[in-house]
Amino acid sequence: MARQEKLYQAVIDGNRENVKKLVKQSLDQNIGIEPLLYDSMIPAMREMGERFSRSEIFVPQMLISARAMQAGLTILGPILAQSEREAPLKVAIGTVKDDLHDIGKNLVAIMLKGAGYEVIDLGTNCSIEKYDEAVEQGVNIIMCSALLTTTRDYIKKVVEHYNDNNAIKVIVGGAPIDQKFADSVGADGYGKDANEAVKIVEQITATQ
Ligand code: B1M
Repeated sequence: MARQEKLYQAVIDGNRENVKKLVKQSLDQNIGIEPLLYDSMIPAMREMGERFSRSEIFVPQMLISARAMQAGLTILGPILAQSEREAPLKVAIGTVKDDLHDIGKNLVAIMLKGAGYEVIDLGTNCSIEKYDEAVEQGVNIIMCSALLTTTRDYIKKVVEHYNDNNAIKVIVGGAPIDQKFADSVGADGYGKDANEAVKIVEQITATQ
């Protein structure tokens, strides 16, 4: 599926209303959600990151694009989250401590809901104490998202914290994370993107 140029540009421009309008139009034209996300909206965010790295834009522009992306997700989210499952299994997801990026985390949460899981969203800047609160509510899959190389090391602390508890599985993901990193910290699973995150949760819950 080709990139939807207008949608891509609207995310880059941070034009919330246009993003919402174009997402609705694309859905009306039966363009699938995944191509919209993976061929247009996410690449636009990536482009903003690259421009930021080259100092062509600054934090406010990244933030404005992020808000436009979130506006699009408010339309796509409820559609993606429709599920038939009757007795949902619970998972908890949060972006790790000191990290405020939440778009990828939100996307993973939406896709998990769509796959029939009950998702406790712990938000951003998520400390071990917050994950523990979810464990107290009966969650045994903890999902850690990190977007910064400076915050991904917190994942190691979370994994170590649950090392002695075989019932708790920790799944990790986010732009600076790869399988090698996940293995090096001893995580129970790694998802490259939201789809893979759902697959790994399904594999783990199938064996529980
Ligand atoms: Co930030 N930022 N940012 N930022 N930002 C990055 C991450 C960066 C790569 C940009 C760059 O320099 N090229 C860079 C990090 C560099 C590094 O660490 N090596 C960076 C920086 C430096 C910073 C600040 C430090 C900037 C500053 O203040 N000087 C600052 C840090 C703030 C903080 O967190 N303490 C900062 C701030 C911000 C904004 C607030 C302005 C905004 C975030 C708004 C928000 O999230 N509500 C922002 C944005 C928007 C970005 C970029 C441009 C886009 C991120 C995004 O939403 N992508 C980003 C550049 C980039 O990523 N290329 C960048 C779309 C999203 C769908 O993708 O989150 O990767 P992503 O999620 C993917 C996968 O990673 C995966 O699934 C998703 C796709 O399906 N995934 C998981 C994610 N979590 C998962 C969990 C899983 C499994 C899969 O299982 C648990």
